[in-house]
Amino acid sequence: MGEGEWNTLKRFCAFAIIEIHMKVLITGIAGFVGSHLAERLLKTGNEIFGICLPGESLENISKIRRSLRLSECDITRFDQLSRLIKRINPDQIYHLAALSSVGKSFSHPLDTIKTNIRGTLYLLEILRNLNKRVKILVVGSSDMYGKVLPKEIPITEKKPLLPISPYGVSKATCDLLAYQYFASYRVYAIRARAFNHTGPRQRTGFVIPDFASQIAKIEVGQMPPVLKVGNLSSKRDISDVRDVVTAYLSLMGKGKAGEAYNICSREAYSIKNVLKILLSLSKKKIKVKLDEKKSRPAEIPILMGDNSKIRKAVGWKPKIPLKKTLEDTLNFWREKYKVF
Ligand code: A2R
Ligand code: GDD
Repeated sequence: MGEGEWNTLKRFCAFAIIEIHMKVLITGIAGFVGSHLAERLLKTGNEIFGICLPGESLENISKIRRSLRLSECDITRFDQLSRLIKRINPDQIYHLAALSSVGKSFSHPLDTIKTNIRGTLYLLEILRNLNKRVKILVVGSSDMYGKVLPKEIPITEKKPLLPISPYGVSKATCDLLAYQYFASYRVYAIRARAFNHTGPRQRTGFVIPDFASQIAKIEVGQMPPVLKVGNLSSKRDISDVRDVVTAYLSLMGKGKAGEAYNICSREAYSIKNVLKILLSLSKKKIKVKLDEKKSRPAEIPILMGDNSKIRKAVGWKPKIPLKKTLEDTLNFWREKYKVF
């Protein structure tokens, strides 16, 4: 083999090693989406690191915990976070850690704003001062769009951000910070704007686990057959968490720095209809009762996204039908309340 060929082979091998041995960090790894993402990333052969909030439950990742490199860190503590990122020296970061409840953000605006904005700003600031290019996927939310006019549906990435919840304000800010750090300092930040997503392991406090967990409890006689609900008239664009994780992986691979991408199904389901499907999956006769405590100071009546940008950019589209997602979620809760 000539010297030229030998050098080409060496370069190829070095490239292959870098590709195989990437260090991937997930913030919020023990949360709902983080646990699904970690399972998928473990199959890539890369080293998977995760940040958990000190003291938080690790139940979602109990089966894969030993294969992960976990660290406890509060992302709102700059020094802790900075030391950790430098120690891990990641190639890619999926930034999921957040206070994720729209409903709770109305009663805890400061916590929501502080955690979500500080955590994202600190990460971006740390990355800008590293001597290496790290890709970061900043996970935002359709809640940042706020109320939409009929002519703005389906919502494209060009719609002005006009959030009506503290959570939406926090996520709009994170999205803009990601853009600013790209524009100002060339931090490789990709902005994912996820519409509603659900599935097994999502905690109560979100509509589908709230409904499914009550049905599962009613089925085993742990509560009377009366299901408490909030506002049933709103419409949401709902995807399966496993499809959303595929979108995150694709964006990390092929998404462009500084760009924002909607992740959505382009279909809006009324919450009333979602409830109807869930009830149809149970043999129990269940009454439905409005619980005034679940209503919010402000509601976005409809969220339905346009997903043509992500389809074109990375070839992603949702695959799992809503009924299957709802069945799997209900079965998850049935398993939790199973009577032995
Ligand atoms: O709230 P906890 O104790 O379950 O912990 C959550 C964690 N987290 C934090 N981690 C480090 N430092 C903090 N200061 C901090 N505050 C919260 O982030 C939880 O484990 C994780 C978020 O997961 P989930 O609440 O289950 O949200 P999900 O549905 O997985 O959403 C992932 C991302 C979030 O940025 C959402 O805003 C977005 O997708 O929709
Ligand atoms: N949580 C909850 N519980 N919501 C209910 C209930 C109930 O018992 N009954 C009706 N709803 C209505 C809410 O008022 C809202 O209109 C809709 O169901 C969806 O509520 P959530 O599941 O709490 O989701 P969200 O749309 O406010 O926010 C979710 O989606 C965002 C993306 O758009 C969250 O997952 C966010 O983290 C995510 O960013």
